[in-house]
Amino acid sequence: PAQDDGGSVVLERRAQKTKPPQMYQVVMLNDDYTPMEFVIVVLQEFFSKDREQATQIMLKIHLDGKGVCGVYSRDVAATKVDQVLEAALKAGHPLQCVSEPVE
Ligand code: TYC
Repeated sequence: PAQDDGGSVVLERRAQKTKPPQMYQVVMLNDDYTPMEFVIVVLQEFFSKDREQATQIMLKIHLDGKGVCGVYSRDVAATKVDQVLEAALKAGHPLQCVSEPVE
């Protein structure tokens, strides 16, 4: 590290050592069959949205074809996808979602 001028050493160590981890967005896809109410409940249950946020996200997906439910570390994002797919399968709905690297 460069000579300590009162802060630069810490900043340089961070720059070379601890890149922030790649984050992943969980993207939910629209379909013609999954009830709107089911999607709202899923967004509340697995993505910690309140009812108003969940409704907004669901409508965005419905209108645009897809939408971001949240951004997480890779493992957490993969778990969210698993939870959604399991709940959809169990309820008999074709709801799909995927996780993808941000950027
Ligand atoms: N398009 C569905 C309907 O009209 C609602 C829906 C919204 C489905 C979002 C999936 O990810 C989804 N019942």
